[in-house]
Amino acid sequence: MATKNVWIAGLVPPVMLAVLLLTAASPRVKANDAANAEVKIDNFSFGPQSVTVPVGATVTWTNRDDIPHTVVSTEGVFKSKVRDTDEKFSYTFAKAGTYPYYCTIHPKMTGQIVVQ
Ligand SMILES: [Cu+2]
Repeated sequence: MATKNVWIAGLVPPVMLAVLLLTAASPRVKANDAANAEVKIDNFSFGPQSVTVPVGATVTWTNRDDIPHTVVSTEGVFKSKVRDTDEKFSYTFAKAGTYPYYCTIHPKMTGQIVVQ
């Protein structure tokens, strides 16, 4: 029995190691998600005001203000509908460049997305 117990003891750690490696590896599947970005609309401003993302990233704006806003590209690249409180708008940037945008209801609200 003693030799069998030793054998099992020697077997368990590699199995646990494999489980740990698999667990550690799984977040990397979501690596592309880390490139995505969130912009919060609150108190009549976009935050962060400037966001830099890699090509292919999706930016999601969420209106955390208690009044409606829009997210509209100054150059006509993207255009959200009016976003009420807690409503979101997402756009995926397929090409590098600088994309200024503003709120058409409150044109002094501006931001930019830099895609590189
Ligand atoms: Cu607005």
